[in-house]
This record gives sequence, structure tokens and C-alpha cells, in this order.
Amino acid sequence: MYKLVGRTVFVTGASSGIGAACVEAFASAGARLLVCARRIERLQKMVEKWEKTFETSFLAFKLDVSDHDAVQQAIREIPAEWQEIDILVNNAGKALGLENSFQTRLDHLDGMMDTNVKGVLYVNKAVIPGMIERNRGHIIHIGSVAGRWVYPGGTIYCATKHAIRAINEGLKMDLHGTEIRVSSVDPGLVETEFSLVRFEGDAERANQIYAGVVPLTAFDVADAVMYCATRPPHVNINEISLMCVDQSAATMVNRRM
Ligand code: NDP
Ligand code: 8X3
Repeated sequence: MYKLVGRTVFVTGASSGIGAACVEAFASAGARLLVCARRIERLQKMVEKWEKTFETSFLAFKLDVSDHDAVQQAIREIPAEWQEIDILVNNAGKALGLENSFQTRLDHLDGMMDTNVKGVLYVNKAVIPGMIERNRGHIIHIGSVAGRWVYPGGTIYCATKHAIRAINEGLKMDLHGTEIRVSSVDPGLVETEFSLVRFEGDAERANQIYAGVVPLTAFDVADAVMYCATRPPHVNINEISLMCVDQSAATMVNRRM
């Protein structure tokens, strides 16, 4: 297994769900963690807990990945000893609402596009030049099965994840001839705060998404991320698609009820 001890890993959207699980998985393997999210107080509290649990170091900062200037500034201002990012887990993202595309609220439309597509491109744009200088690095995108299928009410979210699929494939070509690796981990239903965010805090509606299903956990996804990150340096995992056994397509879910 390719060793991660002492490697610097940057996880976006680390304050919840898949991002937080990736932090814990990499910290268990001895990597140092750079973490960001918008809810910095919540993230700081998580870091305090992680510092007690894992024998490694953490650096947290507040960042909205959809703000280009803030992304540039945050990466520029990372302390020197944290500048050499080895692995970027480009995870921050969301679905907002479940309306058809032309009736989607403008703040929902912009929120998904700006975070899931532009945010990923902004973070890549800020981090990759350093990787190129060092001719070393790995970008792991968190895509989705929504990047492969479209489902009713999911047009815009699915479009953002189709974009991630294109960005993942194209970035590998952009980095052709370098030692830098590019991967995408594309899960189906994962029980996190994802649906709570999608339905703006309506827990009953969010819970219905997972009713009667044994969904993936954030740790199942982190496990796939770790698989990508721990291959020998000459192996590039292009994409991993995973779903819980109760899901067979984006809209085909077996409910045990
Ligand atoms: P959560 O809602 O649990 O976590 C989302 C994370 O993204 C939070 O830490 C949130 O932090 C952060 N985030 C959201 N917007 C921004 C922003 N503008 N800038 C910085 N951070 C932001 O959801 P998941 O863990 O499930 O989602 C993580 C990724 O996984 C997303 O890209 C999602 O599309 C993808 N995914 C999820 C699936 C699922 O079923 N759950 C399935 C397939 C893919 P904060 O609010 O503090 O900024
Ligand atoms: C999240 C998976 O199918 O709920 O990307 O949109 S889905």
C-alpha cells in the first residue's frame, strides 16, 4: 500500500458527511489534514475532537469554494509548512430542491452551479499549479451516479455532476505527461446531511429518501477515496462508481417496507 504518513491532504467541505469521513480515514493513515468549509465554528470543534483522536496535525480555515477570490487568497495564505498539498479531495457540494429545471429557484440554480462546478474548478485552479511545480499530486473529485443518470427534479444537480465527470476526464488529459493523478469517486445514495440541505432542513422529507433502504455511509465513500489514494504511484484509478445494494439505478431503489 502506498504510504500516506506525513502526506498533506486538503479536503473541501470537511464539516459534514463524506468530507468529514475522508478526513478521519486519511488521519487514521497518518496524513496531515488541511480542511475547509463555510461553517468554521463547527469545523473547529470537529478539529478539536480529531486532534484528540488522531496522532497527526490539522489546519482548518473558513472558505466558500464558490468565491473565486477567496479561494485564491486562502490557498496563497496557507502557512509555508502546509503549502505542499499532495492530495486534494474536491468534495464540497450540494443539491438544492427537487424542482424541474425551469422552475428551480435562482438561488438554488446558482448555489448548485457555483459550488459543484465553479467551486471545484476554482479549487483545482488554485491548487494544481503547485502540484505541477512539484510534479506530484492527486486530485480526487467526489462525483455521483447523478453524473451518469438524470432523474426527475434532479436536472440541474445532475448537470453539475455530469460536469464533474467531464472535468475529471478532461483534467487527466490536461495533466498528461505529469506524475499527477486524477480520480473520481461516484456514489449513489449516501446518508449524510445531503438531503437535509436539499430540503432546507425538512428532516421528515429528508428521512424519506433513506426510508427502508440500507444506504451507503460516508465511510463507505471514504474507503473508495482511500483506495484511489493508496495505489502505487504509477496507477491512476480513473473512477469508482458505488451504490448500496438496495440501489440499482438513480431512480431504482428497493425499499424494505
Ligand atoms: P453534506 O451536506 O453532509 O456535506 C457537504 C459539505 O460541503 C459540508 O461540509 C458543507 O460545509 C460543504 N459545503 C457546501 N457548500 C460549500 C461551499 N460553497 N464552500 C465550501 N464548503 C461547502 O453532504 P455530503 O457529504 O453527502 O456531500 C459531499 C459531496 O458528495 C457533494 O459533492 C455531494 O454532491 C456528493 N455526493 C453525495 C451523495 C449523497 O447521497 N449524500 C451521493 C453522491 C455524491 P458548510 O455548509 O459548512 O460549508
Ligand atoms: C447524490 C446521489 O442520486 O441522490 O449525488 O442525487 S442522488
